[in-house]
Amino acid sequence: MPWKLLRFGVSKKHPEPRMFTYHEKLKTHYDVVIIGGGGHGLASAYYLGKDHGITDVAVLEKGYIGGGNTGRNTTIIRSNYLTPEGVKFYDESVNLWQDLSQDFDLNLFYANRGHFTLAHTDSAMRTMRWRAEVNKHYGVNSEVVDADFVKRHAPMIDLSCSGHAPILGALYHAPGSVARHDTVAWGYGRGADMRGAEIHQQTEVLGIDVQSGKVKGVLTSRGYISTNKVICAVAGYTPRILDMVDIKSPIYIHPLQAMVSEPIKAWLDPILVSGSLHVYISQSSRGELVMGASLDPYEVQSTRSTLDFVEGLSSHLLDMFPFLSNVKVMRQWAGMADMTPDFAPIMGKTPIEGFYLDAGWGTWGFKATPVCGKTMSHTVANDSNHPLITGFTLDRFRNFSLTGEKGAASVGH
Ligand code: FAD
Ligand code: PYC
Repeated sequence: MPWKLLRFGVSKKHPEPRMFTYHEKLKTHYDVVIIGGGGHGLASAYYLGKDHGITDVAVLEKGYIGGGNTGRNTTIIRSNYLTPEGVKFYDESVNLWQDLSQDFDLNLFYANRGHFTLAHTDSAMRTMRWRAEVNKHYGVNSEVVDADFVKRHAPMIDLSCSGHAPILGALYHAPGSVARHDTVAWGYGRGADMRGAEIHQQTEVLGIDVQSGKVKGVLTSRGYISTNKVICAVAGYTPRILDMVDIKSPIYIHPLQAMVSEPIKAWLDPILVSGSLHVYISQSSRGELVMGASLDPYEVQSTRSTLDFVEGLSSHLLDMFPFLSNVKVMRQWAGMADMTPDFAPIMGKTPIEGFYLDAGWGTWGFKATPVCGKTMSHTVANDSNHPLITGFTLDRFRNFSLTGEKGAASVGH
């Protein structure tokens, strides 16, 4: 055993630097309290410090950072959305992803693979054309391609899908990428810590003190903190926090499951999604196949995973790739997706002064982590919604001005 490793093992002082500082105690006051130590909460803390000089910030996480949907997602990054609001927002996020590894001095394993949304019907081809036109209009690289193009990029595919659902073509989005999810939480966490924010794990928010319509503090499992500004970034736990402040939202929670195979030789470069077969697949840099399907069809707040899911997903996947029949599934899991009726997020100011929402991220929020941090920090620093999120505010449900993104949500329905 190397001497350095032995010395580390027996030392009581942890001689190696930790990713971020451990704070024994909570302070009695912070300028901003962020509920949720997922990518979104940590990115908000990072950009509050970096862009706005606001460093008296606490991120409160009831478990461990990245232990929610950030560490459970399948890491697809893309900007080929359907609405102008969505395309501009996610395009900004894709731009931000490009420099993140360098900003953090941490390898996020960001890998540009290209993303195919397969079309098996004429009406799916029409939606792909629609998306391609909107994307191109806003400078996003997307195009409709034919089945031969798909075959050239994924030679192992059975274009007939075992005769069940022949592939007619696809929306091809060259910028489509994947990254390592937990590193994103660590990178933003370390960056926020270096700028003075405090990260408190094992610290649950149990109540929010609102007086005369204004935030005054939060009650946590480790005591009361006074603050005038709270960001709620808790994904599948959003309805529980909204109950604390008596805000109604149309968010409903469905489990979203995923699974990975044992590592196998590299054979799949791009990311493939089939809305009709309800499957998507990519191959990680370790050789594992990362696979998912649609939401579980029932509303339940649980991260239980099911045999039904593995069977359904495998059978559809084998339609596309029959040669995978002997590959073993290694792991499966679930996250709680906070779904909105129009498949767009809910962001920004709320009827309660000082209470800001970063929610409704359903099955699509990992890719948005950087732009959420940027726009939420701006919104809190200026107490005014960032221009990129004006299509995502809570009051759109009251005003019947939805941002219909369902046609671009990949596997959500
Ligand atoms: P989270 O990472 O869930 O963080 C919220 C945190 O809040 C949690 O850590 C939780 O413990 C904490 N919390 C909750 N309540 C409290 C409380 N009372 N006090 C303190 N802390 C609290 N998106 C994509 O863009 N691409 C994909 O390929 C993709 N695939 C997905 C696959 C699966 C299986 C799942 C489940 C989701 C997927 N998503 C994907 C969606 C994406 O994972 C989420 O939208 C995103 O990670 C949300 O990040 P977050 O930081 O808001 O939430
Ligand atoms: O948003 O691209 C996405 C996605 C794929 C799987 C889950 N979400």
